[in-house]
Amino acid sequence: MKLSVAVAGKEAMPTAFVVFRGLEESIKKASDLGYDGVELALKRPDEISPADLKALLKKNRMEISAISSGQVWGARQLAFTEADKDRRAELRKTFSGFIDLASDFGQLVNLGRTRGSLGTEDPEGAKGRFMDMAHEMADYAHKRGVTLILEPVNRYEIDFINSVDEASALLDEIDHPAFSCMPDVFHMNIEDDNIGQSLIRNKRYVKYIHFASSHRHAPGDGHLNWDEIFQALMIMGYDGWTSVEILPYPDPDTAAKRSVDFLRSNYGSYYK
Ligand code: LER
Ligand code: MN
Repeated sequence: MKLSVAVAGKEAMPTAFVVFRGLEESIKKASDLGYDGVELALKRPDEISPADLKALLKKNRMEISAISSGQVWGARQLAFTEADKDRRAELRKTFSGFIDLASDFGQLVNLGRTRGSLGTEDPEGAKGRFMDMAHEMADYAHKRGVTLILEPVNRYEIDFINSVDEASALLDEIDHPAFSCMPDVFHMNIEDDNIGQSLIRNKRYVKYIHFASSHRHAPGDGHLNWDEIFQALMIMGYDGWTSVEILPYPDPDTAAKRSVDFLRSNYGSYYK
């Protein structure tokens, strides 16, 4: 079992779902609490130099689980469905920079809201632009040993790929070895028929997972059936990262500690 927690740089958007901000402090805190790694939610690939990141990880005996791209949408509304040529170029530059960084750290780049929406005006055009960018970025990632992980996100945030079944259908269509899926149980609680069964059914694409409670607090709070989730992952033989992506409630330290303690003692018992 490899546990990480999502963290961001100091300049992260207030809406970023991270417990800690400031990469140096975040990596140290996560290590002290007993996480194996951190997921970096970045706005830009140059927020930290690869040399500084390498040194920080070594000092704290930590790994990067994945680079997450949600703030590219959150901060600049750049998306794979974008029609404007200059903004597509800006997205391409940012996203390929994440892939470069991930080729040294974690080998995974998340694609959540940065895939963009289909909208109602020209959904087919938007889907076509998504597919073009998806193939271009996947080719770039594949050459660098990186996998792009598509995150189903609930309907209140996006209109394109809400459930894990929909993600698998799109991944069948994309049909690229550098594209996989990363379910988030917070979104699955809204969109999927049954979290455990959906995970098992879509096992072929599941390469990474986000954990949060039903109200995005620490896993173990809220009303998700955690035993069903742990059991499904065990049945699948899941051996990827589990990343805690939550709100810093009631405060960052308590949220991060409560999560790791709950997961080590409950999820951990499935992996003995
Ligand atoms: C990001 O991982 C996520 O889960 C989304 O809800 C962000 O919009
Ligand atoms: Mn998520």
